Amino acid sequence: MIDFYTWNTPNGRKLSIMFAETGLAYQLKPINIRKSEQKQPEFLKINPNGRIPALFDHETGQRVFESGAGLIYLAEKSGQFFQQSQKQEILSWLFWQAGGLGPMLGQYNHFKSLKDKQAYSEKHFLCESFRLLAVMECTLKEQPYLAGKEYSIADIMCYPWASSAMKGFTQSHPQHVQNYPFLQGWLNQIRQRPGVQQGNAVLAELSQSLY
Ligand SMILES: N[C@@H](CCC(=O)N[C@@H](CS)C(=O)NCC(=O)O)C(=O)O
Repeated sequence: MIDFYTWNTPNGRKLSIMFAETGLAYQLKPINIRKSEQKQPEFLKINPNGRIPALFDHETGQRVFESGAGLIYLAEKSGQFFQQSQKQEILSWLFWQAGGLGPMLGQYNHFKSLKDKQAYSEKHFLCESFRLLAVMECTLKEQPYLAGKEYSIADIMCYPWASSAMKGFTQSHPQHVQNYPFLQGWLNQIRQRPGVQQGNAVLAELSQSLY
């Protein structure tokens, strides 16, 4: 059995979707990041970085932190969504998401929600977020999924952030989101997958999404 430490955020949803998609068994361990439970000594033994999501596999005695590492772990354990034929592309998108899309959208959310607005910072992270969504758009114009012809952990890694960003930008920048028709089509298709709906629903029962 795998302990799954999480909360209802885009990074948390990557792994709840992966569990639902693969059918692997797990025990949900809610970590309320609003109450700083991710900084408690017990949790820091699972993730020394004090962030969700994280895993502990009782079968192997292995801890796993960082959502990308968690996706690879579950993909290898289940033999699903990490196709050998797409391996290098999948790894590229995982690192791209962890180093780019997630942090830039996270920083944008941070600066836009400040009471004491910092116009330069907000604009900087907005432009970078738009640029990264355009990278996805260019790729999805050429092929159905991020890493190629088949749905993979590259899509699961990027979907929760791209989905919540596009929902937000549809409200705040309705003209601009029209620049991403292929990204929107990919989101609509992924949103309809039963595993994605189930993975989202499991965490929605814990709390409202933080982003
Ligand atoms: N690169 C990490 C990011 C994890 C992360 O930032 N998690 C957020 C929730 S989405 C968190 O735990 N925030 C609580 C905190 O910053 O203390 C991953 O992909 O797992």
